Amino acid sequence: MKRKNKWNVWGFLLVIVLAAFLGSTTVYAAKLPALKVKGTRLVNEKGKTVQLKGVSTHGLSWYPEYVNQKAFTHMKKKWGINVVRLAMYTSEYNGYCTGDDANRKALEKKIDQGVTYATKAGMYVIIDWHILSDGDPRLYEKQSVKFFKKMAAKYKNHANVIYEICNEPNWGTSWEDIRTYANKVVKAIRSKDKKAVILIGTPTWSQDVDAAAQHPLKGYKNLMYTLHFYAASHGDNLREKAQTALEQGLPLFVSEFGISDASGSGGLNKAEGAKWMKFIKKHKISYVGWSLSNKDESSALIKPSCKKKTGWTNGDLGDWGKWLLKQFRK
Ligand code: IDC
Repeated sequence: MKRKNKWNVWGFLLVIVLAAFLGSTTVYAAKLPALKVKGTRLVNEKGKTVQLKGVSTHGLSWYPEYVNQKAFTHMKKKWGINVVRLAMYTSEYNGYCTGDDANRKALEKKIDQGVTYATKAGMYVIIDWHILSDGDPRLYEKQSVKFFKKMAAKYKNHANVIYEICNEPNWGTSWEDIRTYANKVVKAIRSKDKKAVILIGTPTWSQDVDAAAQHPLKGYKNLMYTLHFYAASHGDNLREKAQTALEQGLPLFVSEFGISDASGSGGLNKAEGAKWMKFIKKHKISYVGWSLSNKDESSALIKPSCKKKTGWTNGDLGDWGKWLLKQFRK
């Protein structure tokens, strides 16, 4: 009798430990369905269209404080978003490739926290290799291959993790050159994770989706191509490119946009923004607004005077933040 009781206690403890372990890892991740690409759209396991909507952080080295559990849960519950983009600059301001090893470690830790917070909040999360002033993604190709292999091995069981392999190629880098880079990075990710959705940047700050549509990558599933716009700079011309790309069957993802000008400042163009939202909603394109910060610029969602890192009220948001929240709720 005595012996039996002892085993019951051990068994009970084992169950508690196992439950705690599962609770801290897989159970949360299992809540969100894995997404797939079908035609030009994202779909869930049943083939139903899924439109992700959410926000991008500013650079993770610039504004790391906004990556916190309360903020992510707040945005999910109060703003109604279902995706957060973690923008990790590769070059500017303690970028992953320009900073030292300690900086790289800190950035990887921030990403890990971001993935955990998004997962616990029940959201998808984009790991963004944010090239910008380093306009040709081949410049840091080796680092990128290594980084994404590591990320894919780490998060292969997180169905909610999406990889964005080059924010905005520029410097006149051609689609063929981006395609060469993308083939290597996609191969590296696929060596660890066969299914995750991967977003690929396009020429001219992710605007020339029509060029990508002429010659998309072959032999891989679940790839999408990014279209970025800032409504005070980009209108009909860019929408026509997007329309052309869609007609050719290219899956598009708006992983960054704003209604300021392309510098991230200046007046907002809400009328053009409304035209873009109409287009995005018509084609069920996923969209992510730039940026979750209180920087003194019109593309920041939070007012410069607001120091809160979560729990924002409408009055804490700038004009763009208020406008974007309305779009999420429509
Ligand atoms: C801007 C930030 C600004 C920062 C600048 C340089 O808003 O605070 O000083 O980058 O790093 C993009 C880029 C995105 C830009 C944004 C606005 O992906 O990094 O952020 N933008 O210029 N493409 C078009 C516009």
